[in-house]
Amino acid sequence: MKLTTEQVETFAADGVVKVPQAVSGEYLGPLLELADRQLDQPGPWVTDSNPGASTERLFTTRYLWQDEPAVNSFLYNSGVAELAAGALNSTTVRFYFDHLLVKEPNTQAPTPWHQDIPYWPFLGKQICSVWVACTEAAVTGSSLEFVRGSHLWDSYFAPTAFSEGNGTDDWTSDFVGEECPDIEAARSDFDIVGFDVEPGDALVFSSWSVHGSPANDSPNRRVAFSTRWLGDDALWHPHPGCDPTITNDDTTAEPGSYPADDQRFPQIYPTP
Ligand SMILES: O=C(O)CCC(=O)C(=O)O
Repeated sequence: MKLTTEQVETFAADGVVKVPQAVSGEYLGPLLELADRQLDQPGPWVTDSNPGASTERLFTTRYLWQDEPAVNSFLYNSGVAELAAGALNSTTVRFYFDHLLVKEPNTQAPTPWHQDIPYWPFLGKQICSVWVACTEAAVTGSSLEFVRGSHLWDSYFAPTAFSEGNGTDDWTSDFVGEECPDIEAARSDFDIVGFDVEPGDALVFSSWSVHGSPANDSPNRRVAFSTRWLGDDALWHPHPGCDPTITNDDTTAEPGSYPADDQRFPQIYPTP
């Protein structure tokens, strides 16, 4: 699937665009099954606000692509890489990581407002996520909200732990820098846009966009699968407080250089 000119313009202006029915149902069933398995037997890179609970829980698990055929097939075959390249106006995209996010029913804790880029060891404007709904979710059921245009603010806000206090993402506290404004406390001061989604809908958004998701007030589990994409101008930029999964020791990428490491960050679009 290719983005329309209008969708590309929306992404450029707003920092986010919704692409209805971007991903075929054949990819979603295996991801839901993966979510069940990960909740039972979590992988190595998990954040979990309430382990074992079936309510009041935001569970996320990442970097599964090398071990999970469902993720690998999604990356290479679902078309999301081409969506990312189109939105970023990039001739190529390399893959950074996959992130499965489960918000259990009746979870009051929001996903905090944040920008993605400070969490990641990269710099560059052509870096985005493609967040695909695996289940239906209204904004009141914890679909995503964005501050429209915030990708153009020239800000780089300190990452916030998703699971404050239980140690699964304490690494964020090593970051030194400005905190994200309290968007929730002053919602009317910001141009906030939220998207109700059906399974297969994608939200493509800049890694510089300020976004979050509210409580899950619905009786349903919300499952989403977010993949992270590096365009032509991406530079390897490890720094304190960024995701520790891939460090300088794990990649041939050099700080300040384009990450042409085919093992860690494979080019998926176009097929090399
Ligand atoms: O799914 C969520 O609640 C948050 C997702 C998110 O922040 C992301 O994909 O970058």
